[in-house]
Amino acid sequence: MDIDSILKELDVSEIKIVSVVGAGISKASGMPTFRGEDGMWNNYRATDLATPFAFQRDPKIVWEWYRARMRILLEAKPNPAHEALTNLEKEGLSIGIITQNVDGLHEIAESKNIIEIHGRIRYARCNSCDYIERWDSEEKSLKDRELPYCPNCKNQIIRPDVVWFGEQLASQRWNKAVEWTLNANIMLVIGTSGVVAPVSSLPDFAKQNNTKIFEFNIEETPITSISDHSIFGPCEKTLPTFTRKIIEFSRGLKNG
Ligand code: BV8
Repeated sequence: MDIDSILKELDVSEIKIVSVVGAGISKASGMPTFRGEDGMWNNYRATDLATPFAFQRDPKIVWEWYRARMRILLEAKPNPAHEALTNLEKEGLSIGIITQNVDGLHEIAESKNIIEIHGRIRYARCNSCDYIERWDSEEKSLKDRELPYCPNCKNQIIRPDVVWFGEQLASQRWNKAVEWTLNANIMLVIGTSGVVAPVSSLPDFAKQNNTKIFEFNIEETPITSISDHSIFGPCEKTLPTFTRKIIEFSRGLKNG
């Protein structure tokens, strides 16, 4: 894959990149993916843990799962793939990152334009009042508190501030994600199995919009067939190389 010649094919006067990101970008940071080898869904079914019904039926097991993920997350740091996206933004080439991840690692990597479209594991909220709290401090997530009731309205168990299966995405986040997608001329699809709707439809919108799609994954996905280029390999290695080249290319465009 000769990235330089691919970039030369790009008939663009300026570069506007939108990134659609999944759990694969955080694998190198120690966060388990959902599907594929050693994916965390392999031991659980999404319907057992990440749905409002599951939480209603057994809030304790759902909280145990989130606490287990938080314990890993407290040790996790952004990796070169997160940093590569921050570098694109610093260069003025990135419209933004649409991330399905709830781990907050893009923000820690100092990216600014981020849509956490499936929410944020580091926060918990109440379903019946507007109470929200951060719970990723050492004592909160690790201390196996009894089920955390809302300290404000007292009548609900607070829940992770994420979007579960069967829950609508916040329309403001979704509309912004579609707007970013339609304003971009390059889409990077990074570390996602491309099976979760409606985010999985964003590459289709990009395709219809004649946007160049670059996929970064370790294996084929449903996105591969509509990608202009699929760059196979661990994105913590392939993405920094790509972003360095596209930054050079963009500087060349500017210098004429
Ligand atoms: C919605 C937050 C309208 C929680 C997540 C039947 C009944 C009910 C609903 C549905 C249904 N059929 C379809 C639906 C819609 C459903 C859906 O799409 N289901 C799928 C499973 C079929 N979607 C929804 O419910 C959404 N809401 O549609 O509202 C509605 C309302 C009611 C009824 C119907 C519709 C809400 C979806 C949000 C779910 N929440 N997370 C939490 O995280 O705790 S989804 C969860 O999966 C994460 O966000 C995760 O990010 C996301 C997607 O997974 P990926 O990120 O792609 O991760 P995955 O492990 O799958 O893949 C990792 C990839 O990385 C792999 O390709 C691997 O090869 C690659 N990789 C690994 N290592 C590397 C790498 N790549 C590069 N480098 C590496 N080193």
